[in-house]
Amino acid sequence: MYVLYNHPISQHSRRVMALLVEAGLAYENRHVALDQGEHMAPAYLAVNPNHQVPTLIDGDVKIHESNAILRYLCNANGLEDWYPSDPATRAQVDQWLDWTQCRFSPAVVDIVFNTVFAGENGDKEAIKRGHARMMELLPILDAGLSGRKFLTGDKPTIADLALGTNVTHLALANAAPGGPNIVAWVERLATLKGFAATMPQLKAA
Ligand SMILES: N[C@@H](CCC(=O)N[C@@H](CS)C(=O)NCC(=O)O)C(=O)O
Repeated sequence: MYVLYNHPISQHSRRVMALLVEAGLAYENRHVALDQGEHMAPAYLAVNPNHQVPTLIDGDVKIHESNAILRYLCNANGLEDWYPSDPATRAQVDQWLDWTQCRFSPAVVDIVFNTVFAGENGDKEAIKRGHARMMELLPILDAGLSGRKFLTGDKPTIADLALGTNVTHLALANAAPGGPNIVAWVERLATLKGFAATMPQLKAA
């Protein structure tokens, strides 16, 4: 059985839990208490030297980086719908997965970490920078969703789980985006049982 080291408020963990639930894959849940510094303790650093969640263990295989975990789960379990093998469609999925990590995620972290989790130490400049970045990125996402139910067509893929968990993470900082295509897409994502099951609740932190 898979072992997943995670935290319920972590957007990177949520995307992996969402896929495991959607695909009906059994896993053992290992909560890492980020709020108590458990991720910096030697026992967890031996699991993931980056002191981050998620980490997936599959027997002798150990993987960090949430999008790499999503790809691994799809490849290992033949989840063709979630990670289509057709080269053109797969390239679109990969494009959005990389866009999520390289472009969108840093702005989300600037906003949410500094508004919600850093308390009085929150970096006001980083919050400003994150919101400024969103002014550029959200129209790109809204346009990318135009005329589509999900990022690459009529069916959700792991790109929707990765980007969707980041977009919904913004709600923790009262910064949920308002673009019409984004709002409709988030509503569609919320109908997926795996995605709905991982929606962030601050009280669970
Ligand atoms: N690129 C990593 C990012 C993971 C990440 O940033 N995890 C956060 C929680 S959402 C974390 O564990 N932070 C603790 C730390 O960086 O020390 C991934 O996609 O898995």
